Amino acid sequence: VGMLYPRDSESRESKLLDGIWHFRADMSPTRAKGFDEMWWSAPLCESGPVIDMPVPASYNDITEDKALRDFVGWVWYDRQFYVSPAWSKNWRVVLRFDSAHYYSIVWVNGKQVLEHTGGHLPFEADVFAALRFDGPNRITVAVNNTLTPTTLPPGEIQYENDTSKYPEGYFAQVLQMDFFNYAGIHRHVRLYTTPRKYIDDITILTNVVGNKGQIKYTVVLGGEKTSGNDSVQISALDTAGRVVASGSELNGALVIPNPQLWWPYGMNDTVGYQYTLMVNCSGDVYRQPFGIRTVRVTEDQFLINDKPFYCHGVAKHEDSDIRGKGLDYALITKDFNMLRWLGVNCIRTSHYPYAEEIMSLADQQGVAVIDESPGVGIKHDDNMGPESLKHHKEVMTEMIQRDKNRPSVIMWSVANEPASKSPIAEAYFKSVIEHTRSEDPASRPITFAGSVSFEEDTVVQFVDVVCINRYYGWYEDPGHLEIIPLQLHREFEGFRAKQRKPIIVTEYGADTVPGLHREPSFMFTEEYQVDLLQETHKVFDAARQKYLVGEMVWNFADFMTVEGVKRVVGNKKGLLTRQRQPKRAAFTIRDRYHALATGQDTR
Ligand code: E9O
Repeated sequence: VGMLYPRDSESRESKLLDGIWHFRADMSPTRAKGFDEMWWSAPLCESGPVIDMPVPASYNDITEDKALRDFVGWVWYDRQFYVSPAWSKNWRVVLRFDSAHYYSIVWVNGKQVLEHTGGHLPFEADVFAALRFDGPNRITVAVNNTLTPTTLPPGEIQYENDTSKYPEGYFAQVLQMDFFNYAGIHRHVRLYTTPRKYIDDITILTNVVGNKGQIKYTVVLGGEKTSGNDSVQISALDTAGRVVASGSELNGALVIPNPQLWWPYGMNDTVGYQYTLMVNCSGDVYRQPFGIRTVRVTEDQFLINDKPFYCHGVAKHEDSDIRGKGLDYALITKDFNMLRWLGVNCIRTSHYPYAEEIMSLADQQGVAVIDESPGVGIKHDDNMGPESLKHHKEVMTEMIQRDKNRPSVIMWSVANEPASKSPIAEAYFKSVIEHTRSEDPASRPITFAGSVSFEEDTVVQFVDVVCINRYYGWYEDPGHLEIIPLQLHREFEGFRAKQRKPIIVTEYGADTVPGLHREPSFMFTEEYQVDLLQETHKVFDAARQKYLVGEMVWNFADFMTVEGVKRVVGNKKGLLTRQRQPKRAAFTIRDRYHALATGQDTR
């Protein structure tokens, strides 16, 4: 089934259910009171005390209650809404969650309509039959954020039974990733209509041959099978709305002469150019943006439109004060402004698929994306069993289904820093990567961001680009920047000797407390971050003449983590503070990236 982004058209209307909902965390010892008492069967406020909760947002930082900030288990949301009687005539009415973390069950008017596992991807269902058009409707959502060895990301619940040391019922959620496990309804919730017979899915593949853009498209219809032929009208429009090619089949090919190609920032005067495929089929109209570009990897290059692409970028997070991982238009627009200010041409969606609105900004602004799955912290053998494997594959399928038409997505990352040094990991990732390859109709390159040395790694053999996260002078030999040239160069050469594939450094960096200064530099000062980056850049500059095709700082901005002895209210490796103000290193990166982007680089 398709997962097209909801777009209004002549045949489609939508209604956002964002706003203030009622909310209640199930703090009962079993966390199962809500199910025992069937909290979905009546307004939540009748079950007991409720509080106001914004949607979209993480619930963790909204109140002053530590028990809610650190809550593990089921939370419940509900609200009322109305639908126009006009929607009762010959429509489908689809209820779509752009994401909720982690496991969700949804009821409309007490009837279960949706269930979904996984925190960062959309899910939807036709809820027409559950709706009333002549009075109030109630939507109830139960969301559980518990991470277990088979969720993605995996985690573990640790019980402590010694009641001389721990209070009765004590348990802790152990995380295997370095970011706060924000939870709740993180993105839009909406209803949208389509005709009963509707456009379910569109796949667009592009190629460039000589001065022609070649488009192959597939349209899949859903719903009632009417007799007779469907009327099909397909047109490709440029940004001015002019028809540049057209067709009349569900599966077809189009040719656009002298196309305007999609380029990332810095590679062309025009960046992020997108056409629109307008599909008009038996009364349903959908406009799908697409970009014409090619992506290809050789032994030592990453080519976009057959030109060498050097990624100068950052890894990010969906993370900010108060809203946690909740979608916020002001925040994401500011982030893209800061990406441009820094001169970034590529981001990695570490460590999970980001909101579709973020992906659309990347498409439009010519920011290339390494689209990463939530496969972060796959550390233990019981994270790589058959159940994990099955779920990981489903997640890759959902991600590709959502993002397959996006020109910004130049590569898939199936995981971050897995324990990629055992035969179990080898078999597991072989299978995940093969599955990913078979699912992407556009055959994008595939990678994972690895932290295991070339001497021990068993998985890099399956990828197209070697992506490595390295912390010389930070986690390794802390304070010793003089080891960077030797050790980083040694890793590069080691991987190259095993695999003739291009390399991207997908993470390097240093925790930096803004305002802390010392000369000569000292760990955690703004000067140390600058020194570490600059020492590393020397190695990059030698290698990028050869096989290095990208460098990405960890991280764009400071972000929240779980409490721990290595973290001072979060991870401080940001170039920017969590409020998106620059540290000293941001200027270093800005100078470097703008020079790289404009070719003014003389290093
Ligand atoms: C993943 C990212 O989510 N990479 C981590 C980042 C960090 O700042 C984290 O936020 O900690 C670094 C992984 C370090 C691996 C190297 C270990 C070396 C041990 C001596």
